[in-house]
Amino acid sequence: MIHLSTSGDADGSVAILVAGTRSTDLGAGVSSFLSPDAVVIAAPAGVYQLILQVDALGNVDEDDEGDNILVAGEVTVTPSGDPEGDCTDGVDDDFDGLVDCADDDCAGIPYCDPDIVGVEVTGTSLPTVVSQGGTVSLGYGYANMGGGTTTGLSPGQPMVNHVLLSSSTSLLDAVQTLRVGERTSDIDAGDDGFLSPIDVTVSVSAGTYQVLLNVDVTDVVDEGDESNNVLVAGSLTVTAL
Ligand SMILES: [Ca+2]
Ligand SMILES: [Ca+2]
Ligand SMILES: [Ca+2]
Ligand SMILES: [Ca+2]
Repeated sequence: MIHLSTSGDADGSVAILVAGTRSTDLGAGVSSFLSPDAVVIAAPAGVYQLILQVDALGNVDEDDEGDNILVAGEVTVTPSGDPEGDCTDGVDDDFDGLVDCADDDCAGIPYCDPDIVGVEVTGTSLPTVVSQGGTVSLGYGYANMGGGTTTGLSPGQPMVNHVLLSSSTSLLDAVQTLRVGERTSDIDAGDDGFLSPIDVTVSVSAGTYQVLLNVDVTDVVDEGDESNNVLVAGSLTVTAL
């Protein structure tokens, strides 16, 4: 096999350029050569050793097994200069060492923006019943489902989230904000956050309400999808005293 290697041995192989086989015995003192063939270099930009490794599978029982690697030269791979192309495939398409959203080529596409969504409202088993003026224990969780990290969240510029009671599944019919929470540090792609339950007092009149979790209420996070920020988490029935 001919490898590109970072270390000068097969352990540092980043790409196998040629994999040849010999299926007949080789007499003592006999040499064999394979003619050149064009190969595609698919490796991140960098400087590599070009190594020839013979009997890579160890099928030949030899006097000296320690001399089967020949370092044949050095190869410098430069970035292709092409754009990343597919920013969602988990592959470094242009071989610059940066995959998908980590590659500047992908900046600005919605997939590479953060996307905050509500995950759950916890601490009480919803649907549930509470009497007027009673308390429910409420926590909540959210996640960044986008391909990019949020930017600029801090104690001075937090992401604000609300847990609300609404007479419908719409924020427009909200009648009480039960809990206000803040996230004061940035959220990596794929990360989440949870607030533990605390007791809150339900002050609305008797009736059945939807429990809504609205994330990034003040829209400080520029998201790939701003339309999925309200989670209908369950319902709450409030009974008259
Ligand atoms: Ca890619
Ligand atoms: Ca890339
Ligand atoms: Ca969102
Ligand atoms: Ca937003």
